[in-house]
Amino acid sequence: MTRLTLRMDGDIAVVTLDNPPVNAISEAVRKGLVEMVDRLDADDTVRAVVLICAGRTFIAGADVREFGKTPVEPHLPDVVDRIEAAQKPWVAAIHGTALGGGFEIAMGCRFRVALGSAKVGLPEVNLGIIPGASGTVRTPRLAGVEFAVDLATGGKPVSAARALDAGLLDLVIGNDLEAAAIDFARQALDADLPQPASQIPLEPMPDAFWQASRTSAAEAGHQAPLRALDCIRFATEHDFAAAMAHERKTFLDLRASEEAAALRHVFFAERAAPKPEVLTGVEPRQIKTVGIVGGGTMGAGIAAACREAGMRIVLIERDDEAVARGMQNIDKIFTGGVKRGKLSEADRADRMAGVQGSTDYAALAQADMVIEAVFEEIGVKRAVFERLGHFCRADAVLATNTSYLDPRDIATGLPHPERFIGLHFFSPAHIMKLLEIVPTPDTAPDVLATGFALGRALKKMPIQAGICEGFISNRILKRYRAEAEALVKKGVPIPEIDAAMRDYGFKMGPFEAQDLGGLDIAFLQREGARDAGQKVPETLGDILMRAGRKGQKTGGGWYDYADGDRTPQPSDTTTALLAPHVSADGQGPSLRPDIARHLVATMAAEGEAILNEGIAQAPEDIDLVEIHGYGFPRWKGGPMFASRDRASGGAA
Ligand code: 3H9
Repeated sequence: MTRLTLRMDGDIAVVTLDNPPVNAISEAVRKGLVEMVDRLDADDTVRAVVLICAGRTFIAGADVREFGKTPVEPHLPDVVDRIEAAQKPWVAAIHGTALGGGFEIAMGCRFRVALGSAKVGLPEVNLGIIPGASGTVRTPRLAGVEFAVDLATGGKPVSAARALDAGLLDLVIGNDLEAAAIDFARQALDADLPQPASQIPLEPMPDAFWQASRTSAAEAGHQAPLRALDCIRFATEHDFAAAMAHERKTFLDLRASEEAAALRHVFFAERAAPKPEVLTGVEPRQIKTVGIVGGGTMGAGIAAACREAGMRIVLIERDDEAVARGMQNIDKIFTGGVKRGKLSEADRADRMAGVQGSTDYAALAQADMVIEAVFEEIGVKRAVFERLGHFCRADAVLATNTSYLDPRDIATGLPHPERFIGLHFFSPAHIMKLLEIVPTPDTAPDVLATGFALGRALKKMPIQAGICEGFISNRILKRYRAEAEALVKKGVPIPEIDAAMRDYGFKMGPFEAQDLGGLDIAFLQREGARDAGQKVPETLGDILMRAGRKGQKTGGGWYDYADGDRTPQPSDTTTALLAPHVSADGQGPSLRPDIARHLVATMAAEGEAILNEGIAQAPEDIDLVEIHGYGFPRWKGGPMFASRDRASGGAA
């Protein structure tokens, strides 16, 4: 229930907006604000107005849930204009975040004051739209064109200190926002009022500035940043009213776009995924100390991520040398943070002081959770869990980090199997956001909830996956690669396939990506299955592997690489090796958009199968796996969203 309440502090009216959870501007809020301006304008006892919000934040923007519907009056730009035209000056008192339409309302106020911890910004481009209530028109007038371009095209909020510096805020306050804002309003009335933002003149910028800004706005890969830039440029070259009309038209155009629909889909999916409904009311176990078994790339990455979240780490390796190497691997990650200016030397030392290395599993007695991150081999993993079963507390959560193995096989014979769970981290684990959480039939609900709580604490995107080969992520990857190979067999050139996926929005195509990561990992896995008696058909990748072509690390894979150069060059050797398997009649799609559509539909078809088997809980989860694990372009919404109107299974 939306509430706009009014109280008087002498001659200052204090309007408090309370629209949980984030004070988004719904139709009711817009109406309420206009009515409030009218009411306070008509009240002779009021000399100024403080607009403040209840709850955790100032207004977080327009209500994104209304964006799929027809716009309803009063429209936000008119609300902002009405606040600016009020006869009594309004003061926005900001805590938390003033974002998008929230910040546009603040810019309609004659003054803006904020807590030091507050942030302000125009993140609309992240939703595939542009600021639509004067953000591209008032921001450059208040903060200058360059700052406005950064804010509106980059979509990243800035700190109160930076906003103050730029002229977007009038005062930054230590604490007691309401009292300070009232004081500020009272003092401001004693001086001449500044002109409203809409009346501040704007100077045109040179062409070179717009060209450079265009180049960086284009990097996002979708149209919203470029359109935001266009609106700011338009605002510098036209009067306020014309600029507002241009902004509104652009906003409405983008609001109805496929990209905006996709980005809204991702926005809500990302908020829903970390807190699955089935776990409502289930208390996770407390995790303060995490044991990590295995200090290689994966173990070190997981350790660094957990340490970053404030957990203490016990790192177990098989001998002193391996412990030292593992500690070094973790230290290297924090040292990297120091080099990039993200951590101080003292931070690094503090992080490392919370990591204890040992060869003795008894050191794990203190751990609330242990994550095994050893070699992906069933015998090795089983041996680790045998020892964990012996040395760990009965209530300690025991997790295996595996990408392919069946967690049930790993946990065979483990005492208290209800505390066991699979966690599939992606490498490098301190950076990659995706975390697949794989419960077994024995896993207790609070252990599953602990997996999700860990994901949230590590700022990852936790997604539940059922047990099958490769879970959600690698199963779709395998099908995607197989279909890309099928296209090669139909005569579609390898560089065309990669270019098609890059044009679609991926950073890399499927073959370039394999060359970067190495063809050997998937090959060894296929060979392992063959050795175990499974029928695994020979792939084109196998042919390259048998010819010693592992990818960039051997100077060639699907492509050739000149010494020290990572640029893929079409390879005559690969063409010759694969020639006997490539059909000459050119049956595959020839246009890049068709190639991309075909491969995305293939991913979606596998996703559909995964859903039908209950391996994924929802299509949104599959989309998030592809976006956060494999670089699927956010503005396409993920394979399930992108293929939602096509017949399932139709890799057409
Ligand atoms: C805009 O303003 C356009 C204008 O320029 C022009 C208009 C004409 N609407 O993120 P959280 C929900 S475009 C509706 O977990 P946090 C969210 O779904 C908008 N709902 O919290 C979640 O719901 P649930 C520009 C919203 O504390 C709950 O609130 N603004 C909106 O980690 C909590 O969200 C933005 O893009 C919304 N605008 O972070 C800001 N925002 O509990 C988007 C959130 O059911 N929002 N919800 O899952 C954010 O960045 C973060 O939510 C915020 C809080 C930083 C505010």
